[in-house]
Amino acid sequence: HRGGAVAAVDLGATSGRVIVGHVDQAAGRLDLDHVARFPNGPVRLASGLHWDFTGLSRDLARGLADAFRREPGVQSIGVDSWAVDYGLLRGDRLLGEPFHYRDARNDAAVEAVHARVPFAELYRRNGLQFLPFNTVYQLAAEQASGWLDLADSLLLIPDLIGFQLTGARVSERTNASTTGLVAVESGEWDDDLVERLGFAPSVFAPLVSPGDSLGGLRTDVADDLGAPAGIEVVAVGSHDTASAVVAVPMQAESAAYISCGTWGLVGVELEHPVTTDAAREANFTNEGGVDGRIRFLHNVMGLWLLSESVRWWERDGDAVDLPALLAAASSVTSDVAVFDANDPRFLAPGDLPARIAEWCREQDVPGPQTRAEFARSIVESLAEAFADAVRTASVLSGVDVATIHVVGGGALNELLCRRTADRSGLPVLAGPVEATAIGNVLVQARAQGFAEGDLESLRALVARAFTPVRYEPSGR
Ligand code: LRH
Repeated sequence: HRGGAVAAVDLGATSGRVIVGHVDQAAGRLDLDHVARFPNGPVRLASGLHWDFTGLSRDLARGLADAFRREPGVQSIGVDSWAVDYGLLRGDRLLGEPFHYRDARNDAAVEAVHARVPFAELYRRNGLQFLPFNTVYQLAAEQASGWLDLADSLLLIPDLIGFQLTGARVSERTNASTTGLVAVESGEWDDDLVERLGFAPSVFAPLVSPGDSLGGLRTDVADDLGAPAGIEVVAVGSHDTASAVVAVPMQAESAAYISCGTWGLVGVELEHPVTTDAAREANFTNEGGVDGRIRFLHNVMGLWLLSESVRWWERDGDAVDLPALLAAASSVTSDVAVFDANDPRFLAPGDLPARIAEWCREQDVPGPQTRAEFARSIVESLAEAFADAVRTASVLSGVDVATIHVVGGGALNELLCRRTADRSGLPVLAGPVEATAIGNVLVQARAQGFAEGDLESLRALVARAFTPVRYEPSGR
């Protein structure tokens, strides 16, 4: 048998990383070399909230150059990121920094879209939960501002990076499924829907599947990066959540997962979508997974509630020590408010503690006072929303959930894992923390031929290489 190495670029809403993964399936080897980590976040420009895509491109190029210096045997590159956001291009030229999904421009656009295609019909066609920032609404806003007419192509963030690296314009399926313009049944662009909304079908690039090659690096790019000869870019589950779900070491027929970072994506993996009225009313989504699986899940606000509160507290220049804050939160003995973590008022950047306090006032429950109480209230509210989403996923899908897997950064948050176990009454298995990068690496390794088999075989390797931490429900 032979193993090999690949480079994973994983871009999250608060940080990006370049990781080299070494895989030798026959020997049970799967390890990660963390090559680069760089901050990411919104930038407020006169036109609204954007991403610093130019800065991200520079940082990930440096990271890839470091990766090739450290591991000249790297055979391919795979890119994943958060979903829904995209760049508009005219020819090869990017029409400005991509918008951040938390920008406020979508409200009017939602109404315009639903006036043309009522939400119930949209849901039947695309299977997506309502989120005001789904690409379909963002595009209606671009259309209203005249920018969409200027563009001749649209590429989601990972595809845009793939285009910069190789020159290939493609749209990877798992991420394309979050646009709202891919038919949930066929997995193809829904041209009828696209035309009814007044968009030009020609701006959407041909769909490719995880494992497909985008081709080799452009020669100027390969020179800049000092890349080894013959390296190619491989489509992975380019939606970060799709890659994370690949690396959940679960038995999918009896488990739920929570991919917990900025968002908490809570659900189950299915073979077929569920687009019933009940699923629509519960606002559950059917996103495309790797190997044609369905990610039936609900977006819960996630650790954003904590990170944005901390950012707010740090405005005065005093750094907040997160481990100390969580330790203090664990020691809170009084009952704290459990608020609705899914309330859309928590979506926008800014003073989150004030909005939590406002929610509590409106509901006539005593609000948290100290920062430790705020942190505890956030963790309890997330744990409750997670437990609730697991119950709903189980009822709607028929999956009899016996364990909950928590992957991503949230797996490091002991209090959150423990309280999720307590509030759901189910054991929580935490880890791996870097599930997204691992899923990215494994799909590349399979494309390169040094891993093989279905997702169950890949998950068996994850389970062997990363032992999860187990939290039993305490009955409290
Ligand atoms: C998580 C995530 C999530 C999307 C959101 C925009 O990073 O990709 O799955 O809903 O970002």
